[in-house]
Amino acid sequence: MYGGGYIGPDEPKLQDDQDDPAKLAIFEARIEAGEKIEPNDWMPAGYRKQLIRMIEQHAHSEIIGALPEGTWITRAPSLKRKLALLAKVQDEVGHGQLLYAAAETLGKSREAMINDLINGKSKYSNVFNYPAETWADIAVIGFLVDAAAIVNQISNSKGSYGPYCRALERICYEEAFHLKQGHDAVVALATGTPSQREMVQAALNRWWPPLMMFFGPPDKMSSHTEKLMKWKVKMASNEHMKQEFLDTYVPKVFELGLTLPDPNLKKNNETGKWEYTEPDWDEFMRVINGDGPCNKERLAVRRWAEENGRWVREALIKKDEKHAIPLA
Ligand code: BYC
Repeated sequence: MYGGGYIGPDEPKLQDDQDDPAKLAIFEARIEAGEKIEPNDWMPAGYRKQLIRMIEQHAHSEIIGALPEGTWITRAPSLKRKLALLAKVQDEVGHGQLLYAAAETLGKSREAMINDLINGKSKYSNVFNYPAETWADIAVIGFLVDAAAIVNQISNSKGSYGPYCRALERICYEEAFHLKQGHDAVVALATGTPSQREMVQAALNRWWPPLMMFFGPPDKMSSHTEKLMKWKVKMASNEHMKQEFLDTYVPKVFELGLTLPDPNLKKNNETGKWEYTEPDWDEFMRVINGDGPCNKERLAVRRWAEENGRWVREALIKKDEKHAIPLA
């Protein structure tokens, strides 16, 4: 349904007609008509390449995103919170599996994707390169990072590539629970003792700038949006998604009596748009290119898991049974 076929370590042999203009016209007409593109359908090389890039980065974000939250499972403040966090982290890793399977349908093997991640060649979401210093950081991640992810993923789930859309629909159902548990944890802290309030406010202050980068650079700086929107891989621009996020979630923060660390953040009633201070895009570029506070630590954990899990994968793989064609 999402993919799931083991393709093996070889890079796919691309068809000779990957850029045939007549086929491109038919392909674009199908997209225009709202049809889903499936793995064995003809697609231009650029579409395949963009989808692999985006789905792969998304999959990496899920498994790296499990790490900051994972470090708090043993330190959750109650059994109820621990159980909920445990289930959430397990879901996130499962989302990674669904997304790797969807990316595999485009012809890049999971081994190649993981190698590109641990060698620093592939990107993953900027937000997971920051530390989760206190329990309140976990509450804020569950609430607002998951909220931002839902806005982005609901939009992407209406796109043109069947396996990615189907994976995202399922992911969004699960993310809705994550958001509820994050919101509940934030509410508990915001309505708790003065030091709990202080702790959740400090976490909000720390997470707001990375969150304001989550949807990617402003539209005029975004290199891929135009192409991706034309091919309905992305259904909304970075700024559009950010506006939707601000519209829904800023009021939910304010109603708890909490503040956000941006004196310019306000909705302009004339334009109907939120105004805000642009985050530090130089910091964004540094972080997504490997030089954030936790990049090295995050990749070291993944590298360790890859190396120490190799014997399990080798024991499980039956080379003679590997599928040549993805099961989409
Ligand atoms: N972080 O042309 P642009 C989760 C890169 S996990 C890092 O606007 P595009 C969760 C971009 O890749 C959910 N890099 O890009 C998990 C490009 O670089 P390259 C994560 C970023 O693709 C566990 C360059 O900047 N969600 O929620 O048109 C626990 C120029 O950008 C970021 C997804 O992955 C970023 N934030 O639009 C809890 C969603 N933003 O590749 C929670 C899928 C941009 O040219 N991805 N870059 O070297 C997307 O929807 C789109 O890729 C984006 C960016 C909207 C993020």
